[in-house]
Amino acid sequence: MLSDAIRPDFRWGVATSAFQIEGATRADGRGPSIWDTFASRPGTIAGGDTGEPAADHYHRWAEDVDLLAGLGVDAYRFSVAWPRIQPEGRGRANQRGLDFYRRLIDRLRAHGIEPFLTLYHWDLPQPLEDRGGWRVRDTAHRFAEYAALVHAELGAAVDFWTTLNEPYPCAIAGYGQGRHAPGAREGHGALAAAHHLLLGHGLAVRTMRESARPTHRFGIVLNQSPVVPATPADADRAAARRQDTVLRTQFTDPLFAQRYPAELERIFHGVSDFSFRHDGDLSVIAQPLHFLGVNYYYRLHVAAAPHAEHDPRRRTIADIGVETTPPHDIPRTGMGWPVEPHGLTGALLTLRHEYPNLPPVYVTENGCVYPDTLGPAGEFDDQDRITFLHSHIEAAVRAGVDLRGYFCWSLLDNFEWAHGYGPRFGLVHVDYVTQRRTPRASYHWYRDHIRRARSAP
Ligand code: NCW
Repeated sequence: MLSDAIRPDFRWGVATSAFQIEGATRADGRGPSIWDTFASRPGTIAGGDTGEPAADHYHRWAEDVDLLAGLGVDAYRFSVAWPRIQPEGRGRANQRGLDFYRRLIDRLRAHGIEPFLTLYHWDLPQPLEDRGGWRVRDTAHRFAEYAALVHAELGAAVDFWTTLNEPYPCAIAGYGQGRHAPGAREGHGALAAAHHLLLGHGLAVRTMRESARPTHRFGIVLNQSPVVPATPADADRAAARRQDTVLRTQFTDPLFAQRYPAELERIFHGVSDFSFRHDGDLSVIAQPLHFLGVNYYYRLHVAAAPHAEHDPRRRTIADIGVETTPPHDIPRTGMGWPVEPHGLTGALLTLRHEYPNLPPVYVTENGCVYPDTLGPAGEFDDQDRITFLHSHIEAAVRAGVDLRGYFCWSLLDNFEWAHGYGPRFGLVHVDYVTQRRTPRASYHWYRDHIRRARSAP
């Protein structure tokens, strides 16, 4: 029985993020974030969608906590919008912004739901981007200041503190590929962003730890996509190694082994001189952590590809001579992502083997998009999501690592970044016109799954 492998303190949860659900982008003194600016530029987001109205969670948070309570989760992972707390990205806290999260947390606690607070899920205050954003070192210090501020205000009510969600897309999709905010296509700038995100994480943990309570737990969330060569040919294997370095070990090596992979400098020779790395940074980045959050969606099948740009100084980070080629015989989700639950087992095992210091792990995101199927009474009958979640939960537990919890992405349909409101990840359907919430079959399945897991002998 898989339940034998689950610890008694295992936490079942769901996850969301501020920009994706809150809407109300100008309410109560919130300042603009890089995602507001990016989404206002024509051609950046499918359908011209923006952060309004999202799921209007800023006004419907109480109803949403009731949905969490109905689901019976132990924990709820959400993020704080930095521009609600510091509209300018620095200085005193905006009290009305803090009050919103305090109300949310109090209501979660009243229902016995553990808040897992993420400090940064990609919504950098625009004024900081105007000064260079994550390309510049100062942003790491601003982040630590913001973290200390939120920690001081909400530390009495929150034990689980996550610094960053997925620094890889922040740095690479945001500053390298132009697919995410702020929409830059740079080589050196994207590598600098990755480093400053990690530095910001380390500085934030160090600062929060100075005034932490004994119950406080600090961690970071990384996306993990095991990279598989399309064929055993040397060129494809080398391409897979390059992809894995940029995607994974660029982050995990500094965090858990206090080093950068040497391969990173080889890949970007001529693109960056890595002058943003200063003596002592690695010891700040490699703060001991209480937990690692792993977001898993899919494995990446890659083959070698010719470089689009031969002059390395003009190459962006997007061009590492790799192309993605998922095999045709693997089923895909509505995002086109291959469904390979064993990839989650593999991702967890690889981390455990490579890093003896790896802290306990939570799967902090896992979920899927499928076109909605309606049942006979017009209900959202998402059997394919149920199959997806069930198989991935089993795969996570099967890894046998020190796994402390599983969070499904997501409670609600939401703004899926550059894809806009098209892809729906929610256990709960959101009608974006009426804002009506309708639980899908997967919501009821997950509720029953949690109950069964708790009552298993
Ligand atoms: S796009 C993405 N997501 C989705 C998003 O809604 C959520 O906010 C994120 O935390 C669902 O979960 C995460 N992640 C980007 C994964 C990037 C994988 C990159 C591989 C490309 C080489």
